[in-house]
Amino acid sequence: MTDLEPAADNLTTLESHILSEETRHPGATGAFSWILAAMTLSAKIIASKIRRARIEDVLGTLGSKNITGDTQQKLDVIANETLLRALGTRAGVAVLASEENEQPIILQTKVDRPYCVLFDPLDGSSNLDACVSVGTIFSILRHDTQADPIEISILQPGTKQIAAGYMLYGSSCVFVLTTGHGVNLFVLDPAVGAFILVQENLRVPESAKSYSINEAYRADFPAGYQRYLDWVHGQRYSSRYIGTMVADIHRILVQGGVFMYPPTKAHPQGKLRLMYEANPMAMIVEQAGGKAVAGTQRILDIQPTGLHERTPVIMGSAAEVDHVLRHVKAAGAE
Ligand code: AHM
Ligand code: MG
Repeated sequence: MTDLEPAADNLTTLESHILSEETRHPGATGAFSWILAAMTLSAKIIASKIRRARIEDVLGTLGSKNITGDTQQKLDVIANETLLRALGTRAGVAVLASEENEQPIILQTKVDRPYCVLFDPLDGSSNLDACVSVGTIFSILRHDTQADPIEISILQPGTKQIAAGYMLYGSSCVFVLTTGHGVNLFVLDPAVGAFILVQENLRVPESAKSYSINEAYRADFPAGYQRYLDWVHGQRYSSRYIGTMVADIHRILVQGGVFMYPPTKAHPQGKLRLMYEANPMAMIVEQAGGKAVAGTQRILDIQPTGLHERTPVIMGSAAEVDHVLRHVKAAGAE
């Protein structure tokens, strides 16, 4: 180790980690760091609101639905407003798009605002009343200054993401981030209010006998998924389904397995949103060495046509995704 290299047991916050990454890019303006600072601030505020939700009487539904027909929880709106307020003040953000808002918010069209930030403010929010983990998912794209209308700037395939991450509000509050060079895991130390790096270059196990799907919809799934379920029941696998995508994928990143949300009769294109959920989680899973596909196509290759479009999702350990695909393809050929 030279004098300049950090020791393995050094304490590093998320902010200092990003600053040190930025020194590797001589042309960096710092705009990206400011966006991540907004995300960590939002995470701390949302985590604290969730912890106090029962006391402050902000659990439960609002009685309204969002643009894609989901019942809005009070905390969906609080989390959304927190992110909009934290990100809306950052130079470096051109466009914001939220799962909770029908239209993207255009902040600037100038070249000095080079990023678009997309987010699902509170994934799994219907679990909140039961004190089950929920999360925030985000995706960062470079703003296309030539896009006309400007909204088109957001409709880029997942391969174009500059960064993606999620915050999971569970038994601890974690922040998982990729900027395209592996996946890093930070944990909030509530005593000092900082996200501390706890694992660099997180790798999803190559295989693990665990699958995650809402099996109650089995009769509605395409034949390939039913075929996979028949197969997996004979293989001594465990079934684990939290019903919060970000929590199910986090478990798989750490312990391995496969997560699926196939097309159903209620959601013929799948339930999960491509831009706010599938793309950022797919980038993270791939960066951790796993696979993420939408039936037969790689999720990150999908060319989006609408901001709120949905996609089927199969993602996790490479070998486990392959098992699902084997059955999906075999059913297609039958
Ligand atoms: P949300 O963004 O409105 O919370 O919906 C997405 C959630 C995912 O977190 C989870 O995987 C899925 O919906 C669960 O759906 P279901 O209850 O149909 O299994
Ligand atoms: Mg969601």
